[in-house]
Amino acid sequence: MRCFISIEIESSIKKAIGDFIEENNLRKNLQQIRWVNPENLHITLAFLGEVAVERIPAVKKIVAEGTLNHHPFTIKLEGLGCFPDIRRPRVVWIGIKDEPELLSVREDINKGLDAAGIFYDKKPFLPHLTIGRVKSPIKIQPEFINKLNFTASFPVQEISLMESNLSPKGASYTVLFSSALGE
Ligand code: 2AM
Repeated sequence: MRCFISIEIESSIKKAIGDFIEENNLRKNLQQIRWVNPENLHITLAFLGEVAVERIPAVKKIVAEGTLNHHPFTIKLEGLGCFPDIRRPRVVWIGIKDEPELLSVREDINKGLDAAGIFYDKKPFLPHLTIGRVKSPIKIQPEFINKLNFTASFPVQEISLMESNLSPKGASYTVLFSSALGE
């Protein structure tokens, strides 16, 4: 099963991001970008890739143990940017303001994955919310991106283990397990 660990986004925020894309005419202005279907928006903490079905219970336990000692926190979304950078955009994201609890819960889950020998993508973690992926080469003017701004905040109460199913129609995601942050 193709899996990742993520923070799910409140439906009101998903809708606000969908509206933001429409209101700024981004589909028309940036046609080379495939905008993420609002219902698929999420914040990835760790991408695991293929996990054998028999290892899923162990991953659930790691997610539960990793979240236990962390308090609920607030995600503040602010500003837009691109990976790897604006001159060679591949991904368009909304930024996340520094949030120590987000980093420490991620670190604890990763420690659990390391201890159990479960693979995850070890690229440096830059907290972000992907809203679009470049499908064909595009030049984006920095002024265009810089003048767009999306801000919102929402409380995070749980961390989820997700399954990703890829198909020619795009990805679809299913929650396999969610673990509440401690009080
Ligand atoms: P993202 O966090 O930038 O959106 C499911 O595929 C999720 O895992 C996607 O949201 C994706 O990117 C994230 N992800 C992180 N590393 C990945 C990788 N090496 N391959 C596919 N998805 C990855």
